[in-house]
Amino acid sequence: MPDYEPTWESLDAHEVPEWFRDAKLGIFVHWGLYSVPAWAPPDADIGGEDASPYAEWYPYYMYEDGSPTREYHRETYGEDLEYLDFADDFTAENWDPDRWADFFADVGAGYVVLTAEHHDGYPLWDSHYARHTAATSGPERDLVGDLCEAVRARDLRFAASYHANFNYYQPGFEGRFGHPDFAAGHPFDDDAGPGPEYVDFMNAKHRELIRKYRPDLLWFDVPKADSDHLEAKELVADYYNAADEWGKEVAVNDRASTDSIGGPLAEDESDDAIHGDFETPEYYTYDEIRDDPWEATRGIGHSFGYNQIEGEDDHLAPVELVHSFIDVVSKNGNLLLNVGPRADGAIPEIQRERLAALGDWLSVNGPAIFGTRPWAVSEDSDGDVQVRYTWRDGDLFAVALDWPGDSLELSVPSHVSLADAPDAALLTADGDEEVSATLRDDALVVSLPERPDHDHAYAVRL
Ligand code: FUL
Repeated sequence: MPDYEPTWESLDAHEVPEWFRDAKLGIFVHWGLYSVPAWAPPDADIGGEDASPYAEWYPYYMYEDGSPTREYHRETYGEDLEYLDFADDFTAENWDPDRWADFFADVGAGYVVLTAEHHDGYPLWDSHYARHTAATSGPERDLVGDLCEAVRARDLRFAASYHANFNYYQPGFEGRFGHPDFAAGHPFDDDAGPGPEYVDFMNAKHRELIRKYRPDLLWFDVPKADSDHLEAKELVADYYNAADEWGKEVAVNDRASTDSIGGPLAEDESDDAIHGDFETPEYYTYDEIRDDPWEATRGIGHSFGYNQIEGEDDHLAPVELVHSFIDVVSKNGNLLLNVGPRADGAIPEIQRERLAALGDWLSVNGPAIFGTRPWAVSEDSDGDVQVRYTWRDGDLFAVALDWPGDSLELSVPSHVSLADAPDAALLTADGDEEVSATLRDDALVVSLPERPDHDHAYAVRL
């Protein structure tokens, strides 16, 4: 196996592992000191100057004059409470990593991504390089290590996210925590952006994370503008090379090479300029099949970190979640759905319910999702009923996003010639129920029995 070099040309030779394409569903977990205040204005614009719906950005906005978060912070905690003081209430006292892993496995996730270190620079593992970590303060526990072990015991893959951009140790953010020793006193180069020592400090932590936990996937949040400076390509090459030694098939996302994380590609960006194993649109999904695998990521509500003021209406309804997931899969995507636990380690009921509903749907319809690949076309409709296609091992799945009634009429694309109607079966909780299908002009008409017991969407195997 040739060694990977720190150039995109070399790194582009890396193939996205089949396990990633087969898994379809990952669970993102945003958990940290920001889970204590757990507050953000849900209707703000993402990345806004004064506010954001992302509660995990609390440590940024609490120090931003004019921000509603700063006002809320003053009113709730007073002038003197600094961000790092939230460690006292970041207890994880009700946290049982095995219960989380069981739940995520029951829902049907193939991998779990934990925010090993978010923008606040507070590692959730017992890093030797940082003075304040989840192992030295707060829960006084290696959260990364414990979750990694629990997840792998269920045969799920374990991944770590590392959000190096806007890390508050960077110039411009000094003193934000009111604890000058937070970053173990590492030096800055004020004029030239993160200086070499800062880069070494970041990468030492990042490499330590890789070495210790051998993650199956690196969810890298280093923006393109900083990636050369932060030696992102060196890190990815080292990770790929290490994975070869471990005998592991791993994946890295695209973020070090793109700024287009929240929508379609920018006008000056082409697919060729995006590197890494998969793209990561955030609160956005593509509406066409993409050749390269991608992963849509979002919270169930408007935030990744737990936001205590979000109510029912701020969260996707189960039917919206199921439909969006099917749509993403039909277009060659995975869904990395986020959970924002409370500081004590409990998953809020409102999120739990939605995940459980998705899991219920998958327990019947998993065959139309897991291990599938996009078909020649992703969408169809029968009157008002939307249909999405997936394909696996010679089976075509037509998934109707509503109950079509007595029959489902599918269009046969012009390049598909069918001599006979294929065998057809409806997926139900009791397994495949055979149904009849007939060809009528350019359509395949599937006769349907009684509506099955489950909700939201109905899959026919052809
Ligand atoms: C973004 C971060 O800024 C958000 O807080 C969140 O972690 C998301 C998944 O990635 O870039």
